[in-house]
Amino acid sequence: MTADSTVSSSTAAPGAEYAETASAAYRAALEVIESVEPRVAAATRKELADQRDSLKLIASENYASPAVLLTMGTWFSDKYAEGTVGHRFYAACQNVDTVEALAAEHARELFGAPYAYAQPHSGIDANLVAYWAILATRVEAPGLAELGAKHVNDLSEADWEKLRAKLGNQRLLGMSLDTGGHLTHGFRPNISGKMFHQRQYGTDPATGFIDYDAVAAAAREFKPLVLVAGYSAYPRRVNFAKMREIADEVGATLMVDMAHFAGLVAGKVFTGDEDPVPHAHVTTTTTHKSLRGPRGGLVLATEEYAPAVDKGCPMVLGGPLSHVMAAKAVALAEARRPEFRSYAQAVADNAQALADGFLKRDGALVTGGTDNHLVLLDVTSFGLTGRQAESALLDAGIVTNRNAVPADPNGAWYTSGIRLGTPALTTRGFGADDFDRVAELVVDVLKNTQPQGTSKAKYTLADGTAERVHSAAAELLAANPLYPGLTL
Ligand code: DSN
Repeated sequence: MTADSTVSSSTAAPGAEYAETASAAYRAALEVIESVEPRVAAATRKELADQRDSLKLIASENYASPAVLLTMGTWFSDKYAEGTVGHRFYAACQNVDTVEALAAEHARELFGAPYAYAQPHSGIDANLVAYWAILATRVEAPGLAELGAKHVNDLSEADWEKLRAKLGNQRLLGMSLDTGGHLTHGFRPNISGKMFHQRQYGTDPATGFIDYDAVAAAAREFKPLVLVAGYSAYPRRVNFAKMREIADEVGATLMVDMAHFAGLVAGKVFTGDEDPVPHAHVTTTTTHKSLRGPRGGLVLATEEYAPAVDKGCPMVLGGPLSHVMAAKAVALAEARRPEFRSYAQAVADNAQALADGFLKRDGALVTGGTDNHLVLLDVTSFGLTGRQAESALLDAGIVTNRNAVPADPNGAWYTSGIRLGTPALTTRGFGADDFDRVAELVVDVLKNTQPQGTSKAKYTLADGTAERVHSAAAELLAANPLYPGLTL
């Protein structure tokens, strides 16, 4: 951390206090792995070295604590536990019950949710559980009641076919991919766009911000069963109270996917109308992005939707990953500590510093800035596609990902943007001044990158650029070490 950084030591990532013990644990584990497949041990060591040596700006990545990571390498991985806490289809699940119940309890307390479900293996699984819980609650249950049946197995084949047709003919309205929505929000190539009759809302072409009147008009016209809010590449906050008003007006269920910004909700940076949990009927998230936990998913729900969400397995999911649920419990316990609030605030402050760093160097940002954890840099002002910019930055040790901008002329593969997020480097201790320097380095690379002819992928990086930026980045990285005190 630099001396004049705005990040106080209270934002430091958990782990330094037990680094010596964690080092011994990792050394022992790698020795054991090495005795069976040395190439895996070598790749594992190299992964840590590579992560330590690069400026990780991927907005959806972070660095989980050694406690979280170590929790995943246990015998919980060997256990089947289909069903739910206290109601399993397998015997001897008492310890899985303990960790799953703890994960759910921490999630309920952290987010103020009536109910939490810790089994989804990923974000898409969490969204599928949510969608099918909404369909089960709003279509299947009333359909069964109308037919005087208690269970789908009690229906005749003809009645079941009618009910299945109804389940498959419902409407979903979500944010379009090019304006920052996620592919699980009704994108046709994804299952969400196939199982629902879908329509998408976008952003105001003039400002790049969500236009709530336009969302309301689309909802009135389309009358969706599900209104999805949330994003993976929108650099602004969302007013979830307004989204709920729109959903209520048209009789839709509001589902919020907070996968990207769950850490800012947990850390109380997003409160009131910007906190989705009190407003949504169902809220989904991943646990590994700004929340800084293990790779996995989580669903929060109101009492009305809880019974259907609780049937996520066997409805949608296979056997839960009990070792990951245990790690979710550890990560959520960390997120309930006061230090996590300082971390979350630093993530948002650092994104502001990164945006300001681009704007003062003539970088063009979608929406003109940020008020969450990410910025979307339109690289066409440098004469580049997103693909060229992403590759050139990687040559200089800066890890970003290309991303579409609204109405992207280069499509979703080449794109015109670069998405950059602050959660990971903030975990390393980067402060506002460090992020200003990061913006300077990114601009240095992009200004020194030339497209080759008409290719959307090929480029030339001016001699010396990669070396210059690498060595400047190395200074920043050395001042903010990843997993300080951890030696293999
Ligand atoms: N891959 C995640 C992201 O980068 O936003 C979402 O699926």
